[in-house]
Amino acid sequence: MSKLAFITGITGQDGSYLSELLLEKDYKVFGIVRRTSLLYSHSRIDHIREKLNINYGDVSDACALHQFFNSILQNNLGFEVFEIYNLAAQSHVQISFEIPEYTTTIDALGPLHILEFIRSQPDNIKNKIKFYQAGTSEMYGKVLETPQSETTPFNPVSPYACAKVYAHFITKNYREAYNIFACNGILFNHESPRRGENFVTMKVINGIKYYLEKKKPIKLGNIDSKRDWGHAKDYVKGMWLMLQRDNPDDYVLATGQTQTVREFVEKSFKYKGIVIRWEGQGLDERGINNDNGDLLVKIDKKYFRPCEVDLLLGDPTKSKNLLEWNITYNIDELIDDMFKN
Ligand code: NAP
Ligand code: F7E
Repeated sequence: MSKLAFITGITGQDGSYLSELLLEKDYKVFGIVRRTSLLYSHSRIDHIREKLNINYGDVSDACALHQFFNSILQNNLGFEVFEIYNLAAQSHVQISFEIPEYTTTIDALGPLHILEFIRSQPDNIKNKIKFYQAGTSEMYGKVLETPQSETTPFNPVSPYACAKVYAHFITKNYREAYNIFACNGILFNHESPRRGENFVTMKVINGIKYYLEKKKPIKLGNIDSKRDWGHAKDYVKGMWLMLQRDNPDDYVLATGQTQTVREFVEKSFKYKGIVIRWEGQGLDERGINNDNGDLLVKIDKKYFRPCEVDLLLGDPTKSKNLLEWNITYNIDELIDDMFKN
C-alpha cells in the first residue's frame, strides 16, 4: 500500500529537505511549483527532480489544487496514508510589510484551501489524510513570556505573522470542528546552505565570502535582535514526526538557545579567522577588522523593519518528550555547514 505525501513549497529550503527525507522513507512525493519566466528556478530540487511528481500550481488557486488532490487519490486507490505538508508561503517578514495583501492571500488562505479539500472528503478517505501547517515563532511577536512554548499567547507584529496566526487557528479549528488530523508546527528560525539569500544568516555567510574576495562590507539592519537558530534538516524531521503520532497536536521546534544577529556575525567572521570589533553607535555603528582596520559591517536603515521581534527563544520540551525530537546541529555546526556547502 502506498504512502503518499504532498508538499506545497517543495522548491523552498524546507520543501527540498523534506522531499529528500520522504523519498528515503519510500513515500510517493507530489508537489506543486509556480510557473516562472525562467525554467531553472527549482535548483533546490534539481538533484531529485526525476523522483518527484510535480505539477504546476499555486496555493491561491484552490480549483487547480483540488483537481491535483483528486487525481492523486484516484490514481492511488487503497493508499495507506496521504500526508499534506503546507510549506508554501511568502516567508520574508520585512517583505510582508511591502506586500501585505499578497502575503495574507498565500499564507492565510492557502492552508484554508487545503483544509476545505480535506473537509469535503468522505470519512474513509478523510481518516487517512494528515495535514501539517508550517507555523512560525514570528507569531509570538513582541513576546509575552520567555521562553516561548505551545501555551505562550501569540502577539504578532508583521503582516506575515498575522497571516500565520490565522493559519494556525483555522488549522486548529478544522481539527476540532471536523475531526481532521491537522498539526501546527511552531518552528523557530532554521537555516541551511539552502537558505534564501535575503535572510540574515545567508546574507552574512555570503557577505563574508564576498568580503574575502572583493573587500566590500556587509550592509545590515538591526543587529541586536535575538533569534533561536537551528538547522532545517533537523526541523523537517520534526514535521514528519508530528504526523506519525496517534493524535494531532501543535508542537514547538526550537534549539532552546538564542543569539543576537551581532553574535552570529562575530561567530561567522571568527570561523574565517577574522576578529571583528565594533565602533560607533546606532546607524553609525561599524564592524571593523581588528587586524587590518577593513570595514566589515555597515548599518543601513533600509534593512530595519517597521516593527521588530526583539527576542525569540523556544522551549522544545514537548517535542523532545512526545516526538523524541532532538537537534543534531548547534549554531557552530550550522555555520560550518553553511560555509562548506
Ligand atoms: P522558503 O525557502 O521561502 O520557501 C517557500 C516556498 O513556498 C517556495 O517553494 C516557494 O516557491 C513557495 N511558494 C511561495 N508562494 C507560493 C504560492 N503562492 N503557491 C505555491 N507555492 C508558493 O521558505 P522555508 O524557509 O522553506 O519555509 C517553509 C515554510 O515554513 C514557510 O511556510 C515558512 O513561512 C515557514 N517557516 C519557516 C521558518 C524558517 O526559519 N525557515 C520558520 C518558521 C516557519 P518559489 O520557489 O517559487 O518561490
Ligand atoms: O531576520 C535582522 C532582522 O529575515 C532575522 C523567516 O524564515 O524566521 C525568519 O524570519 C533578524 C531580524 O528572519 C538584516 O531585523 C538585520 O531581527 O533572517 P531574518 P526572521 O525575520 O526572523 C521566522 C521564524 C520565519 O517564520 C520567517 O519565515 O535579523 N536583520 N539585518 C536582518 N534581516 C534580514 N533579512 N536582512 C538584513 O540585512
